[in-house]
Amino acid sequence: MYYMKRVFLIVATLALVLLQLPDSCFAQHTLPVKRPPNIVLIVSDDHAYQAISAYRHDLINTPNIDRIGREGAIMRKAYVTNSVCSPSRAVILTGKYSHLNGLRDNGSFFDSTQQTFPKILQQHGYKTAVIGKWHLWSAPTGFDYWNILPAQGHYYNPDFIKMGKDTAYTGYVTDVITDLSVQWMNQNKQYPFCLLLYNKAPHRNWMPPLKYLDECNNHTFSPPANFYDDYKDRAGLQRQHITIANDLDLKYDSKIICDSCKPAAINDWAPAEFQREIERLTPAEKKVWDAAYAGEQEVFKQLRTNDERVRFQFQRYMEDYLRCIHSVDDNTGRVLRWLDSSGLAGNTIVIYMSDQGVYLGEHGLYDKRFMYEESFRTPMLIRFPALISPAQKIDAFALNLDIAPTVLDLAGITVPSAMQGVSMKKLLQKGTDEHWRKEIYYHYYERSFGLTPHYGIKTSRYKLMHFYGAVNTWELYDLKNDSAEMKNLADDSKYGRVRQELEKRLRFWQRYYKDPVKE
Ligand SMILES: [Ca+2]
Repeated sequence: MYYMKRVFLIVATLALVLLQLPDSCFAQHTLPVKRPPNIVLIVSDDHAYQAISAYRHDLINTPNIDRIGREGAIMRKAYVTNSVCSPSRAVILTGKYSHLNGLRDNGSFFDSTQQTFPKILQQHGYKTAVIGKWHLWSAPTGFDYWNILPAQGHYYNPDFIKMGKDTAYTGYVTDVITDLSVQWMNQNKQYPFCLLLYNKAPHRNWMPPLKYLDECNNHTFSPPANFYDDYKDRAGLQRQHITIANDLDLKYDSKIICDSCKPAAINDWAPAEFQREIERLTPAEKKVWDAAYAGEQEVFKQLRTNDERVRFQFQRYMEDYLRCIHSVDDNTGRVLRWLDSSGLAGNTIVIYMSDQGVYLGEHGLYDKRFMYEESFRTPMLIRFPALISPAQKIDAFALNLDIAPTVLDLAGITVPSAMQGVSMKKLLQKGTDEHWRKEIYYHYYERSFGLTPHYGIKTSRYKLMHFYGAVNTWELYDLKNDSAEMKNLADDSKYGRVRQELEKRLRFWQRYYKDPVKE
């Protein structure tokens, strides 16, 4: 007992002496060199913010994605600069608008010789990897490891291109991407690492994991209030072919085998594509699939009116879309739990986002591309315990353009001046930043699916868009009174001055971002 007391006294005295030493002593002699943070950037494909319970709670429960926001920040007003897959991915990598990074539409090749944030991290000693849907056509550069889906990839038993070599895996694509990601992090955890975990899901044609094929069967989804939008005074909407009513394929999208049903001209490729997808299932898996959709075939046969058919296709879309997201959420949870168990969670930046938002029936649509809110926005949740206090709800206009500069800044690396995005460091740290952008500039170029190129500006209250090319029309919305963007006020004289001011600001941002604007 006597010795125990002596040992205690000696330890206590030593502790007191150490506590009184100036901080610099510790800094110079005892603290290890601070390791740069790891980065895990999860980008899903076409994940609407409406289908994340942290944003909207009545469609699906996504506890794992929500956890990122609960333990960090949820960006409640995050947007993209060009709402379509490849262009948004190029913006994320480069921190530059499409006209400067060169990738304006899904058909273009990414110039892989240009500067990207993974390249810069690699130059600063990071191990870097991209796993999953790449969709930039040129081979990835700036990565120590890459294992990507060819083009859009497949949902079942997917093919991959691993460091340039064709390979294939058994299983469901979202599980496989996460398996490979966890494996790679495990192998590289002794280094600072940056992982781009790029999901294919929940992209069209929404093929769910077999284990969730029966989910949502007992729930009827209500179409949004503007599902039957008549597109009055909006030429861009009148010309598009991305409606649930007319442009979804029964077989490819709704999984209904109807031999007498002819695909619409825009979907003439879809039935064959569906066949290729379904043939990837093993005979045992195909049995599970057929059994799960047998009930849907029966419901389809009972439909009598066109509106019943449209609502049925909306229901089918929602069911399969949300089933895919359930798996994305499960797998996001696996990544978070791996970070917990490896002890790296505290010093790892985790970002969950999508390449852009998507319509879940708003304006009667199922796709993206337009500058209307649902596809212009993206979910974005960021956790970094070393900097961000828990449960931050941030309403500043964040952009996919800001990811590259933010990641570099948080890693302690100088952001190249050529990047057009802005580091969100202060915003994340303090929750607000009085100097943050108050307006967003947008430019969409692609003409597929009857879309019309357009650019525009959004402020906290208004949105002004100019559709050009096949048409020359303007749209103006007062978001305070018309958040669903149904009434085009561009030619309303009461809004003449508002439009004039917005046009001025629009031209300012075009000059600022060096967008040459070819019409
Ligand atoms: Ca996408």
